[in-house]
Amino acid sequence: MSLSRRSFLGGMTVALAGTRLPAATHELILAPQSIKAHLAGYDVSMLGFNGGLPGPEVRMRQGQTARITLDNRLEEGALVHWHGLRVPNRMDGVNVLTQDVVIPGDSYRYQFGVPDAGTYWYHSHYLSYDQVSRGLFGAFIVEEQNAPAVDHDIVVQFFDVLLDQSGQYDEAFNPAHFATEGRIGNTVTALVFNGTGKTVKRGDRLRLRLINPSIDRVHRVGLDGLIGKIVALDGMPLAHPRTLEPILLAPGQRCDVIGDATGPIRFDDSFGEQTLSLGEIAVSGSREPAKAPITALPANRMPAPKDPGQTAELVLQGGAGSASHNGTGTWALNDVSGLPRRPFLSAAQGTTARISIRNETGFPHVMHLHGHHFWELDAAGEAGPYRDSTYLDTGETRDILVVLDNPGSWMLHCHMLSHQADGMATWIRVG
Ligand SMILES: [Cu+2]
Repeated sequence: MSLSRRSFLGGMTVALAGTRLPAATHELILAPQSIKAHLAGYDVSMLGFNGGLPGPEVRMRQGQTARITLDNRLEEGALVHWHGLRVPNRMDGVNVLTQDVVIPGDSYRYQFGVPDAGTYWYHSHYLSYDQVSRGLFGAFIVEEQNAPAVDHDIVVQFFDVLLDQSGQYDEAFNPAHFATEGRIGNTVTALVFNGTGKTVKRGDRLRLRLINPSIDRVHRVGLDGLIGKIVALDGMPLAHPRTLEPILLAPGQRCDVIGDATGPIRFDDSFGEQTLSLGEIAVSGSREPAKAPITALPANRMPAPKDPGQTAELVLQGGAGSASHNGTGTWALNDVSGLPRRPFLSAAQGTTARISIRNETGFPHVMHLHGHHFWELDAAGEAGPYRDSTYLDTGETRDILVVLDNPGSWMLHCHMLSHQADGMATWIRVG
């Protein structure tokens, strides 16, 4: 038998009570371990944090301090990266650059403040193309001090996994995956985490926090049954909320939507040749919709950019069908595969840098910078959204503007994790 792409709705429901602490610190243990996950009708041997796939939703209030103990119950190393959170460098969870791998049976305590509200996520950063694809990820939500009034605040993660003919995680190693679009799963799963635990009614106002934890698959997510606006990208509020239309979510990217339910909320994915159904949030009953307009979320404190003190060019190279490059791996950045001994860019703390990223490969990529957000610049040099990951189609060039205000050694890599594993990674030193 061969598996077709299937969709599946995981209806995990956990009450918020007990996770919203008034205290200044938020304590948590995250234990990666082997689990059985119910995916597409199969019980699949996967990995998970605290027994679940996805891992527990971390939900904090802006300004709190996280104290999270990583308790490694795997039979291999473990590390956790807090994707999009501007943490101190030694808390960033990156092998070699910021800490040693946590060996089996050992633990490590992460401690950091969360100055920015928004939708973030956490995931393994050790052999991540393998460990994330087996399930080591979860949502990390930081609530605003003055959150907008909604009836439901729901996290939806669009996760794809490659299952073999027996419905188990496909262990086969196909080198072609690493040289092309990556390891694209044959099962796409909308993992829905309804934090309120309440049934959604027609007319209810929802905040949807969409996350793409898939290792390589790009989603273009369409929503049906909701009238609303896009209010944040990669956790950061848009000054002017956008019309709700299909949302491109490359691996690692997030999007917040606020809207009023008009019927069952159906998610589909139109990125590929055929539109896939991803799942839905059921509705039951109805009420008068809220009349309050959907306005911009309160802004996070962003560093003010100055005239660029440094400029740099980053050329994405390699993969099937591309011109040769000097890096030894399949993929390269500026003719180097894998982390170079010297950083791609070294800057004094506080420097504003303009980086021009040029995709010379035959495949799309999504470049993620650790420890900072950056402005995507349009062709006229005007600042667009403030993001931590930027998507580049084949042949596309994009300039980004970043205030390098967070000292340390920070990875800059493709978040298609098969590409990262095969060379598409570099780093920046600040301070
Ligand atoms: Cu890539």
